[in-house]
Amino acid sequence: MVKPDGVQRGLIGDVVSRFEGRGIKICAMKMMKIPKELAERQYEEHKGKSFYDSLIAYITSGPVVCMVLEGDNAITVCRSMMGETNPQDAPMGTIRGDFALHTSKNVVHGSDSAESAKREIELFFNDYEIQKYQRIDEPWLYEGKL
Ligand code: IDP
Ligand code: MG
Repeated sequence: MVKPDGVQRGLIGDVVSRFEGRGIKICAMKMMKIPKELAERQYEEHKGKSFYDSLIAYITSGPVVCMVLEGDNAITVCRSMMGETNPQDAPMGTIRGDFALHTSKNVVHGSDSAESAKREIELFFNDYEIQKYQRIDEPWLYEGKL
């Protein structure tokens, strides 16, 4: 997800382009303003933490772009492309390392496990919004497919 700061700062294209260029497939994509109730479900693991209220305010503060991404080891690959939660720890070349300064404005969200990906995809997308298709470059991305 490109968070509200990423959208406001004109970073949608750059973020999407990084994943696309890497070979990660975009299976779904939409812009929305997250209703508070949905934000609370997205971030239920953080309920009770000191930053929870400001996190809900941040993620509902403007439009976001949600995506379903697919690829070999996609969760680990995408999380490493995002960089650490605190952008000050994120190396240059990562999204947060290149575009952010503070944890509370860190440009992107990404599921951190297969379980959270499944849960979040079900929260944000209907089945008919998620596309199964082959990219024409898959034989040139994946071992043993030529
Ligand atoms: P992640 O986004 O890298 O998975 P999480 O620990 O799951 O990081 O935290 C979710 C989001 O909550 C972060 O991306 C960030 O926007 C916000 N957040 C986490 N820790 C803090 C904090 O200490 N202060 C302010 N915001 C925080
Ligand atoms: Mg997280």
